[in-house]
Amino acid sequence: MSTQQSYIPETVESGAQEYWVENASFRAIEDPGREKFYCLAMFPYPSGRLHMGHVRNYTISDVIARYQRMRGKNVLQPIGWDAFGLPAENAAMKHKVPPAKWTRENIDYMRVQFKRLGLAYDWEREFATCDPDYYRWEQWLFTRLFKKGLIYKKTAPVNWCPHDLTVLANEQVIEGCCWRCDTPVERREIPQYFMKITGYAEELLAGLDKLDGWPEAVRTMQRNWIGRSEGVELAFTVVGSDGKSTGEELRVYTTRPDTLMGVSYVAVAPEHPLAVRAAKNNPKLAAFIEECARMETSEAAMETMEKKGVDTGLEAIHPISGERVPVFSANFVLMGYGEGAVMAVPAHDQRDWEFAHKYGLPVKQVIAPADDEEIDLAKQAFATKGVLVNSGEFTGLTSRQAFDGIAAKLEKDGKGNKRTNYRLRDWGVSRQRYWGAPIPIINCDSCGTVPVPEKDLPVVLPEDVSFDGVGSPIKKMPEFYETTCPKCGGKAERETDTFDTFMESSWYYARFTSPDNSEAMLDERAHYWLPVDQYIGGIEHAILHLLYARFFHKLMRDEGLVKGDEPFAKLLTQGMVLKDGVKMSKSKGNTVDPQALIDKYGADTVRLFTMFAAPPEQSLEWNDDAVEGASRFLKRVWRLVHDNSRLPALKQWYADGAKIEANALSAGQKKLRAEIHGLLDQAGRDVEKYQFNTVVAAAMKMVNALGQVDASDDPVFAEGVDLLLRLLSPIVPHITHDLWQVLGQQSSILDAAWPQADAAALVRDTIELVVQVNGRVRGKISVAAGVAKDVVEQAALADENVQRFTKGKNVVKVIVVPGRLVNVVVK
Ligand code: ANZ
Ligand code: ZN
Repeated sequence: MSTQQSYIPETVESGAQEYWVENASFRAIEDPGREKFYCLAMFPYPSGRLHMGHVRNYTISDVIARYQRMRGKNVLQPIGWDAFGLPAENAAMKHKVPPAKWTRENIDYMRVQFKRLGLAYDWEREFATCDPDYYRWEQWLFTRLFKKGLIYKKTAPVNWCPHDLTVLANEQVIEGCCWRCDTPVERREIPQYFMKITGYAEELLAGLDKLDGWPEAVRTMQRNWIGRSEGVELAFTVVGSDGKSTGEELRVYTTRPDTLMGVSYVAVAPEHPLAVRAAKNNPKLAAFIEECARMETSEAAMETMEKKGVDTGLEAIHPISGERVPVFSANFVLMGYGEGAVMAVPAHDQRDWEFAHKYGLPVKQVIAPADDEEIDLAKQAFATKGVLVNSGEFTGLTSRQAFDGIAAKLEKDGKGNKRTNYRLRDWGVSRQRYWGAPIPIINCDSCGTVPVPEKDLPVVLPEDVSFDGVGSPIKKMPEFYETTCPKCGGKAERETDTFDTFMESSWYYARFTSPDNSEAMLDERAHYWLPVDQYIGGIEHAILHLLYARFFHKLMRDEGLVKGDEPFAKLLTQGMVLKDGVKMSKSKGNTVDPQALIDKYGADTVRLFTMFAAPPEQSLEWNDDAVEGASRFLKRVWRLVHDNSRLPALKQWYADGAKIEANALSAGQKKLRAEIHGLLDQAGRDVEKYQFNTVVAAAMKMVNALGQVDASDDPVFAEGVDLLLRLLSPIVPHITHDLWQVLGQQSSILDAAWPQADAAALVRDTIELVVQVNGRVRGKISVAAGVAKDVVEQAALADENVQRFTKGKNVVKVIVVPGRLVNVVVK
């Protein structure tokens, strides 16, 4: 406790923090008899120092955790470090330190910063994902899923620098060239591991409907990412260059089977086996395939690139009309989606339309608008659904009817069937990088791919390495990769690829429940704490991280490790921190260092500013003056308590049992009390909506009102201070902790209850009414609440000001609007 007359944040804050450490105030203990609240902010990447975005994120979480604790919940708020990843490798090269050393030093620095902010973490649960004790369980789960068939190996493309002979991450490819040596990057196919997230696509999609504690925007993004579509898979028959049917099927996937009779060509992906085969004696096609292989395959690039193709010289027989159409290979057809081949309908698909115009292919209308809309197929495709025309037996059907009709016919003929497709791809988890968790697989010439047995886990990543950025050091360390096969005992080699770092962030929330278990990934404590009740983080994680974590939760559920289907009951996505309207970021050079602010003003001021400046979900505009303002406000709160003329009476009020005799209060006291409780009532509703900015605004108004109290021993003042400190304590925990003790409280404000407005105080004894004469305001009267109408009328007519306007006139009518006004009509 601080006894200073003036507010010195540093002393106050270190005092409170020492108290919390000594009392293990934030140690979370499972207690089935109490309602739990698991509050989690997305754990940070240990980049070096905290930035304002961190401060905002972790303060929001801390305020929620502390608020829920005051509401009586058993709160868990843990913290850890998302420690693997590329930046450590870049820093390692720049500063010539191993990634592990750089990372751990950053963690040590940032841990101090977190503590300085007064975040209510259970530090006993801290871990970093680069700890072998952590990733060992990820490796363990991987080997189990591998045996279950939920993980498979296949070749997939990577970015390859032919000069440095290394794989590059997407962010290391700058305009198609290697970031180090500027050599044009090539695409290479190498074997990689994939997790079958597509097997959970339907559940991941359906589960979104139940996540009503999530922002709708995030759910929509996930739905689109999963991208379920209903369509038909159907087969054309391939005609060889000799003009005869080969009997071979060419399967396509379409969401518009109603347009089937308008197909004028089929297009296959450049990697499609049919194209590859045809290229053997078609040099133009071969060159095209080669060119496409070097191209970027990101979806954004696919959208904007010029649509190109080459005739394969093959033809395909239409499954219903028997007509022959040419087969093209086209760069816009993705090998990884559907069947890697499309039936092209230029009249009703804009992409097919453009391609048809470029290569002089026919455009045949088969859908007419359902209304009288004018269409002009010479200008563009008509992509809306409608009524079938030129479609033989299907003519006249609506697109909807035709979908089913055509699907049924194809099915009957054994040429197709309905199919649900997902845009979601299986998750490739192999990275050819060093700073990650080793993939626990041993490659044996005779036994193939063998998972590392449980007793040999973890496969520890060597940390004392020299890192030059050209290839991963462990790929050059026989002492790491040379091993024996667990199956046959022969010479074998370890996998040297590491996991995508999204693996670690997909289950850390669960490990926080059982962080010290060296025998199991999770234990029964997980059942008590999970799911996370409130998850807080950036919108940039709306898709991948949140989807992978949801997927992992289901994997762990199916392994019997967790119960429940979803990891995060509620999600709050905090807005960005801006300066002069643009995102605060290193690359923009407009950052404000929170450490400097904490040093100057103290943690409470920084916390208060970030909570007051904007509601959590909106962007926060940086403002130096507002930081000053926050600091001034805390000084006022400090003075309110440390007022020599009041403090003894304040303490006495507590000593006397902190009572308010509502009946004994004067009208003025009742009015003030009504105001304070009114503000508290509003703040109580806002805090439930996590609108902390208006909670702070209410506290500021309370301070103003309390500042006007004259009597040094006014119980309404004492009660007001008590409510104010409790209201503010989740936001500014240090100063409130200190003042609480100054008031002579034995227990910590942490254990005080969240303040509730007294409903009785809100009911005012007297009410004020405006009095109008002929519709113009002429006076104001005070009457007891709930009095009869005629009493109000008489009071209005008796008012001095009102009489000035009624004198010598006839009162025709008096209208009383209860609780608001009285209108006197005169003639
Ligand atoms: C014929 C057609 C006619 C199509 C028409 C659309 C409109 P979603 O909704 O995303 O599932 N398609 C199928 N496989 C493809 C691939 N591997 N690469 C590129 N495009 C592919 O998209 C399904 C539609 O995308 C399919 O329906 C197909 O074009 C195309 F008036 O078939 B459609
Ligand atoms: Zn073997």
